Amino acid sequence: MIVAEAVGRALAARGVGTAFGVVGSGNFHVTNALVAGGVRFVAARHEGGAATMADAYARMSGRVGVVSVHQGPGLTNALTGLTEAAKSRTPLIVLAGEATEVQSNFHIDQAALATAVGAVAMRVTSAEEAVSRVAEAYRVAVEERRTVLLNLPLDVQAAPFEGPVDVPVAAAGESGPSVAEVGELARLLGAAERPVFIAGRGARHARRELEELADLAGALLATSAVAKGLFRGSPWDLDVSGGFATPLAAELIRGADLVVAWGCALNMWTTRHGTLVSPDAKVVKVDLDPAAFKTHVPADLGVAGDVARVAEALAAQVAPRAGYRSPELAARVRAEGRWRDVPYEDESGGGRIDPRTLSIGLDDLLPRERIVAIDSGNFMGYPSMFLDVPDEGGFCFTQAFQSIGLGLATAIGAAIARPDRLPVAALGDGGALMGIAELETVVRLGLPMVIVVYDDEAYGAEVHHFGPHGHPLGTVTFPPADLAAIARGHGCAAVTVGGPGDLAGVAEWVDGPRDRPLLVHAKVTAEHGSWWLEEAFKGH
Ligand SMILES: Cc1ncc(C[n+]2csc(CCOP(=O)(O)OP(=O)(O)O)c2C)c(N)n1
Ligand SMILES: [Mg+2]
Repeated sequence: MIVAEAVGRALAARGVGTAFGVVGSGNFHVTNALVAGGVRFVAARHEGGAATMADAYARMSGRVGVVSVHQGPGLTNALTGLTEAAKSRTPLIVLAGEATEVQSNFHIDQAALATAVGAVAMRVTSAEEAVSRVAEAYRVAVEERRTVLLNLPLDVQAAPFEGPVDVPVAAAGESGPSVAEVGELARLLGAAERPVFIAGRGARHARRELEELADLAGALLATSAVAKGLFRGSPWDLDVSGGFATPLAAELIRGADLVVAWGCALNMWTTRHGTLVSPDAKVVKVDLDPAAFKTHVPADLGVAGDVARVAEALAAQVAPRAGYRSPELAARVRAEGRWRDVPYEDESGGGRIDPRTLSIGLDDLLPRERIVAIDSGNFMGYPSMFLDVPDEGGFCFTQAFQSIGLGLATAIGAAIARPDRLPVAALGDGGALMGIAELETVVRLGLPMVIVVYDDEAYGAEVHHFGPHGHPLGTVTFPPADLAAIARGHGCAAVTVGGPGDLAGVAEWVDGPRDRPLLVHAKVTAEHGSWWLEEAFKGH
């Protein structure tokens, strides 16, 4: 065996489920060793796609993501997806060949690149420590929730390896939350008249514990966008807090006298630049990472610890009370709790469909057991707000780096994590064309995906940002592109939607046999920008 094989085998022995990548000479052996060790390998068409697939896979499966890339350009191609993963604290391991000879065309400072985007750089430097380096990379990725680049120098990869590849891992020690801070939060919950819980990424595993505590404290339930769906089915679920919040959710969150953020930083998106949190409200953050307490909307009280453990400890200390809950309020949540309950004037016409009408129509047509992935752009709120999801495993939002072009690969990673659900990719025309290399991957993998393109023939975000100020828009507008034809060329089914009546084509596909992916090329109305975009521009 050579070191490259030992590294792949050692990672496979850790129980890694799926790896994504693009194979070149520098990661050929390590990738084959992963496969020989029982790991599924998904070949992407661009390393950026591979990185994003692995990120989405990790988020939606709860397992570590693995990416395998060639040295140099293989890694630089992957960087945007890796940055998104690093910013989102996705546990991810990147196996990269490394050309250590400066004369090599492939040589770059890979460790510096990784560090620059917030990933952790490691290197296998000898046969002797190859397996322990893999174990360390795995530990840092999983326990510290980091994106780890494991550089594999070509000469070290080729060295002979002897010995076992399967080294036992020490169990992570978990310290309980501080008694004093939990007691203080119990006191605040016992006194609050209108408590609201906002659950974020760090709470996606803790629905039961949070709901039980909220029932005792009489709290209403909301999430950040990345945790959308967490409280689905609860009569007290306000859905997403922030730019995507319904008018009712915004009103009720603003009315809270206690906001408890669970594994949620309360950033500008979740709080509409802080305006959703009343200046009179007490703010508490419960987070594994105490660094979160002071960032964004700062906490009056920080409780360090795992969200589920803290909620459990609190449930033993909080006496039942009505809090924010009342039959009248439950009736309002039932009547006004979803965006589709909010009246609007349908602007469809002239061969274009109102994106709200499109999204509501798709929500009605597509099976509920779905997993929705969203790209970035002006359009992004429509699917986020109008396409319902069954739970927190139904929404994959790779937006920490706010890159366009990640949506399709996100949907692929999510689809592989949840083969029981219909994957839905919601893209703008700009993001769709940027990430289109992976359309072949969708077809090749036989994923029964619905890809919805909200086509305004423009970088709409830029058009609505600069257009009102009279700037020329030639750099951000495009002639019509026949995206349906492009999709058919790849082997997809496709429907062009220029009005509500065209959605019949989607219904036909849903009826079956769904033997190929469907691209819905929606020509959307674009007279004005979206209301959440106005919010977003304040952050630039
Ligand atoms: C990689 C990257 N390049 C550029 C941008 C700037 N940007 C933000 S939104 C956007 C337009 C996206 O266009 P499209 O996908 O068609 O969505 P739309 O805004 O038109 O709804 C651009 C270029 C970005 N966020 N990420
Ligand atoms: Mg567009």
